[in-house]
Amino acid sequence: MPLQLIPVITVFECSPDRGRGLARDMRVRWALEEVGQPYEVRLVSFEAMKEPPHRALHPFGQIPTYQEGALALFESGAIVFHIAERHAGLLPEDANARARAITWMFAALNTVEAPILDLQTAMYQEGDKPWHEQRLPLVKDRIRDRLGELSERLGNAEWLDGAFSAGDLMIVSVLLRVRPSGLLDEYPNLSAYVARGEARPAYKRAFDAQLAVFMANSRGGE
Ligand code: GTB
Repeated sequence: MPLQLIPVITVFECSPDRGRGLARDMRVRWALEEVGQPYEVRLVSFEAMKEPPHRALHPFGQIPTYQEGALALFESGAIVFHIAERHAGLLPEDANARARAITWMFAALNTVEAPILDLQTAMYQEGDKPWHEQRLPLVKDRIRDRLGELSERLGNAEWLDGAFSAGDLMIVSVLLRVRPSGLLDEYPNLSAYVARGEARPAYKRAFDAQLAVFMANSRGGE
């Protein structure tokens, strides 16, 4: 019988999102919970992230990383894809449906997350720039364009392409990052879609686990 390897992922020792599940370890935790794969976490401080031992795992000095025996991965999308490929439950058996689910994973990272990250940059790193007030509406409108298109495609469906897949997991994870801005609320079907993701037992287990790390390492969550 093959030895069962328990994967180890790295996560923020004290997440700047204060346990709201917005850091990128959340999507990896969620995928592991969906497929029923137990895992361990290793907490990393901002300082340790930039030190050579962590950079050997992650060239950009970030979280999450994923180790499984001799295999070391970085990039949340690649990690979720690896989990989805190795376990049943996140990618359809049918080859074409599988390819479409993988397409949604790429769409989440390349097409939907990109303008959302622009907004985070605009809000947290460019707030003091003289052009900030002029740029912000443009950045928000680019997000609205993407959300509108996604909303149109989803329509009244439960998930993007049949059964829940790694594609939905990634799209929901990305949409959660824009929700604090209020923009998601402008698209009721997308809000409901995200809520369906959050209602999944695997999501809840993953969320509770990352919150527990924050509470334990933030002097009572202050
Ligand atoms: N493309 C990579 C991936 O998908 O894995 C991006 C990884 C990444 O950006 N990791 C972030 C990190 O390590 C954590 S998730 N940052 C530390 C650094 O770069 O020095 C990003 C994040 C941070 C904070 C919040 N928040 O407070 O809400 C949300 C998301």
